[in-house]
Amino acid sequence: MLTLINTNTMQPAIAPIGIDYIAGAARQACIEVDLVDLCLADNKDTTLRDYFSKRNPELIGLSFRNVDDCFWPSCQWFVPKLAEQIKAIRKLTDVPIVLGGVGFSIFAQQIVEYTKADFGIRGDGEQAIIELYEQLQGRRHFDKVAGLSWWEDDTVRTNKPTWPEPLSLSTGRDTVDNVTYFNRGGQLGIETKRGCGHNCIYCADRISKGTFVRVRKPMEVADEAETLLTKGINVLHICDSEFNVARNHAYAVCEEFVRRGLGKQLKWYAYMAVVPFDAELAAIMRKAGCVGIDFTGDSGCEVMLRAYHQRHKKQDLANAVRWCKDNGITVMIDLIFGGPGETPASVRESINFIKQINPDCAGAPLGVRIYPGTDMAITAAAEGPMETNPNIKRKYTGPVDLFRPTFYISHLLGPNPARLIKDFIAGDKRFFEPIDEANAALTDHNYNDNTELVDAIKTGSRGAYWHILHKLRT
Ligand code: B12
Repeated sequence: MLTLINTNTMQPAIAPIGIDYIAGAARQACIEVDLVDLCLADNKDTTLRDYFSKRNPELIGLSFRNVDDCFWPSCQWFVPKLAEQIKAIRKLTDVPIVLGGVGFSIFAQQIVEYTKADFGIRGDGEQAIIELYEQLQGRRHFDKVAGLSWWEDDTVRTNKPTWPEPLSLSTGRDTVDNVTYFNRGGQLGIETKRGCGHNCIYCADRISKGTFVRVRKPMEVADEAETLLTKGINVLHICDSEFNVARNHAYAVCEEFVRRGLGKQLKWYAYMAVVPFDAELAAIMRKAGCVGIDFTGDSGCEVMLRAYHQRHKKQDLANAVRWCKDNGITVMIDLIFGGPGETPASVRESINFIKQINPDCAGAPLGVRIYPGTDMAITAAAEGPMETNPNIKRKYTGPVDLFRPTFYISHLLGPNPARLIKDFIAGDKRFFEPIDEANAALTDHNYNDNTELVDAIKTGSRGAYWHILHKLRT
């Protein structure tokens, strides 16, 4: 038996979609699967104690979604808590423990070393966990398991992940209590593809999901949407890095949704790159049920768009907003402030441009989380020793360690960059402002234990969190 444990207890509650996909694959391989969902448990300690007093699986899989909250003002780091959880489980059972998850995959080897877990799997979990399970029953050839980290003597060895293709996932979604998650989280996830060929300077998706796109058959995606609909779940969030990369696959998924009439029954949201996008894609997305798009806009200043290695230009942003509005799709532009070379002038240009093109809302966080293995890490390292680099910001002491929340904020923005950005926004309600730490607001745009959102969902709000917050504030 394989026991999967969801360790992500952040609120609002996001369903661990990866666990549903892994459990579906394991069952198809005739492995019995149990789920212990700590997010839905009233008392985590007694839930674990009760469970392991009755069950003795062959392998325990812990899902670790968020390594930190990627939010400069809070800088919450969740790895120490994971290590504690593993210690607590070890007191209850000596069954081997394997870690996995999107956040885990960014730091796989380091997390196995830090937490002393027996194993970790970077990247897709479906096939790899079955291979690990079989190796544990058989010859223990761990070097044959894709993406696996494991201990040999006192060191951790790590295999390369394989990024399985073509991508085919189980559509049953019957391991996780998705109805409860829908009621508590206001939306449910679904994937149409994995991987991304774009190279945005800060993005870790290339590490956790691979550098090329692997698509699911549109019919399989639509089958899964129908499965969720039969459970009464009618608001979805696409969990691809960017729904429109590749554009023609996004179009084909929409066509299939339209063919089955799903657009009339479902509302869904997506993260999207600003290019490729066009009026035709916007129109079919709306027909297929899309009600909101959150674009990776990054900036409204050409110089900063190049600094972030974006493929789009200011004009593409303006077009994207227009095509969404023409089709009745609510539009959010996600910006980032403080990247390499950001100045007060580029901040002003960006904010003024966004005001002018008039999306429904715009995210305006401060600080770029620096992940190892990204171009952002290379750029920061090229500026000299990080410990003395005025652009490197962190809330821990000692040597700079990118494993811990470490951010890049251009020192050219002066001593209070959040205040500077807020001054340019000048109270415009369309923006989710950065937190001015000297003058912190009670509400924010962090989805980490966000009581404003939890309360709104309790009283019936549904949808993407930016959309719910936008409606609450305007
Ligand atoms: C969509 C999304 C959202 C949506 C979720 C919508 C929904 N209903 O699901 C929203 C907007 C709500 C959201 C919010 C947040 N998100 Co988010 N999100 C994503 C995104 C794009 C997809 C995640 C996803 O579901 N993937 C699909 C599933 C199937 O993949 P998976 O979870 O990785 O699972 C696979 C493997 O990891 C593995 N696996 C998973 N579990 C296990 C367990 C075992 C034992 C094994 C072996 C393997 C394994 O197998 C699975 C199948 O192959 C990712 C980036 C990305 N491209 O993945 C960021 C991402 C996960 N989010 C991130 C963050 C930081 C957050 C927030 C904390 C932001 C904030 N401060 O508000 C919140 C947290 C919310 C919460 N409650 O947890 C970061 C995490 C990075 C980190 N430092 O850890 C990511 C990676 C983005 C980034 N690069 O910064 N997010």
